[in-house]
Amino acid sequence: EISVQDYARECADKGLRGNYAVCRSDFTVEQEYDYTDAEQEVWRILSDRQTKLTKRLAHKSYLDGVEALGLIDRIPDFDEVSQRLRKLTGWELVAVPGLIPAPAFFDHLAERRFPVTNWLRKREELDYIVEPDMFHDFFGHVPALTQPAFADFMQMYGQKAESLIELGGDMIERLYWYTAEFGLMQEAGQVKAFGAGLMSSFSELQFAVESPDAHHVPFDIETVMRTTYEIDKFQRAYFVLPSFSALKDGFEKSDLAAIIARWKDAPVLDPATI
Ligand code: HBI
Ligand code: FE
Repeated sequence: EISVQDYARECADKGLRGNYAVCRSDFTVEQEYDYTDAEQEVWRILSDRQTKLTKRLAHKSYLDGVEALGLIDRIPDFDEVSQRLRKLTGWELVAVPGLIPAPAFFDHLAERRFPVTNWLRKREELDYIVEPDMFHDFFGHVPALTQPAFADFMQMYGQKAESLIELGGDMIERLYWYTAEFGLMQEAGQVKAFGAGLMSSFSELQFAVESPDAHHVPFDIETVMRTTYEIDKFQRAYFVLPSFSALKDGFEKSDLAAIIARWKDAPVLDPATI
């Protein structure tokens, strides 16, 4: 596993923005709640415009989560939110400087700790940022952690992913990408947004759910694990989960190690043509 020092150097080389110099060995930092008025304003703009969309386009599990968390009209104080979350589902938030290595990320999930970036995008980046920032991590991921079924699923994901990453890291990451980040889910005969990457994106949330050009594909765990993705464009396929329990069952009942073994040397699938 990579050391904090080596990871810090890699991130600096890639031009990533987080300050990894002050990380603990599990890649956490203090949140340090000292945001400027300008940052509070950016949060409010993002949160206001996104909330208008999520009301219409987000799956109930997310909206119920927003309700349970209470207002998110200012930059969240992670300790305050953790107190609430602990009571609801036993989860807590930890602050991180940005992307962290996958094994460390999975380890936090396995312990019911959700890593949230402690800095926010700038005013010029409302529509897109390539790295996860606090708006993506918090607004996208945290509401659903108040829901017991999702809370359990994320912990199970962390536990399983830790042991599978050696076998096939790419396949495990695709599963996360196409469900937790960009998954859609059926609700009363309609397709709704489920993934955090969608919840935190103004344009892709609308595209994925409403555009006739969005390519909706029924969820199938093996197909998901074989399908590539690009992080900096709209997704060329969105997998539609029939229900939350279909995701959990798919995960619990599939032999993920066997799936990895079966497909890891096979050609990958192109999302545009599945
Ligand atoms: N780090 N902060 C942060 N947030 C993520 O979503 C994240 C990460 N590191 C690794 C990672 N995701 C990927 O490996 C996912 O596939 C899990
Ligand atoms: Fe994310």
